[in-house]
Amino acid sequence: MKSPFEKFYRVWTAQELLDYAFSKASSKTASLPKMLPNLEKVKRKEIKRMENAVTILIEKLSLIIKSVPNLDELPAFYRKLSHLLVDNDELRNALGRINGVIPVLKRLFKQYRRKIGQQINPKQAGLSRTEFFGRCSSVVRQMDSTLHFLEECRVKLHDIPPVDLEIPSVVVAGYPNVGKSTLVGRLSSAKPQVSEYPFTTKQIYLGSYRDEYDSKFFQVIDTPGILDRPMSQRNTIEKQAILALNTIASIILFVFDPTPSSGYEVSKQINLYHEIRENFADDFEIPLKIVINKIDLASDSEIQDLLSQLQLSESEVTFINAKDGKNVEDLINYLLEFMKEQLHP
Ligand SMILES: Nc1nc2c(ncn2[C@@H]2O[C@H](COP(=O)(O)OP(=O)(O)OP(=O)(O)O)[C@@H](O)[C@H]2O)c(=O)[nH]1
Ligand SMILES: [Mg+2]
Repeated sequence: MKSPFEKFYRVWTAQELLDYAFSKASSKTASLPKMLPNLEKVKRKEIKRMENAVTILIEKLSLIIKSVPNLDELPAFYRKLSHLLVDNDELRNALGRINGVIPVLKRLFKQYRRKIGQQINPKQAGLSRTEFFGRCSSVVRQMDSTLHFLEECRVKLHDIPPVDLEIPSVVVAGYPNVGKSTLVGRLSSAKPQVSEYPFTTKQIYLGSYRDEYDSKFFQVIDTPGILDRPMSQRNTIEKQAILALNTIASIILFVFDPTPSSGYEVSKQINLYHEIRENFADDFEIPLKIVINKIDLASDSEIQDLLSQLQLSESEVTFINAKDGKNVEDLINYLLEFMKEQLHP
């Protein structure tokens, strides 16, 4: 499975497009019969140069349009993530503006081909071709901000991971700094960035779990931390985590840090847990497993305090130390059992 944005290639600036098109324009010359009068030779040569330039410009602009997938046909995960990162309407409009330039360039070419055809001296033909290049330049330059915008979109969309929507996804979620990425690194092939600072993970990150036969069993999705606050106040980073929960989770691992080490109060983590439980697990019937991390640091009273606030017993949650891997094997076995039941209920 590949990300649909994989073929969204680097978008050139107006200047780069023009430099390339005009320098290439002279490299392919028209093949001319020897007996042709000089004026006719010059005219044909200049028309060929114009044709080369306009063909290259149109090819390059068309390539941008073709390299962006049809947003309306994308699976919800990709479509919504793209909208979150770049605004799909603005992206569509920008592509529409690029598309609108193509007939303008074609018309200009026809106009100048006619003009050169009517010229009666070679110098004039050369001047007309220069004028044509000038007109093309100003049309393409008007697109410069649109081209810059498209390049910004490409940079943002390029990192969307190639989530395989055909296999189950374990989405790891929770407050910032609780050890989600450390756990994802243990559960899967992913090597996500881990640090003691919150919001280290800024986008959805993907790893896959493979059994000993190296067949892909399930994928593990690392998400950015989410804060306990109204949805309208959440930023794009947090919203990506919500989107993963909303669109691709087969099962949610909600990670708690019962210690003060994450820098966030347990009560806030519990509020977030209830929100996710109600909005995703309950409403969409997505199973949710509570994982209590950092048991190497946690005191008994911190753990008991968390369990009593959750009104759960020890047997209903999984305790791990993601840093050293303690009990992670049990969690993997739990997930494998879960996947088997999902595949062969
Ligand atoms: N002692 C201890 N430290 C841990 C454990 N798990 C993670 N950490 C540490 O906690 C810090 C945060 O870990 P991350 O895995 O980056 O946390 P995260 O939830 O992905 O954080 P964000 O991406 O910022 O939301 C790092 O310094 C980890 O080394 C654990 O089980 N025990
Ligand atoms: Mg992280």
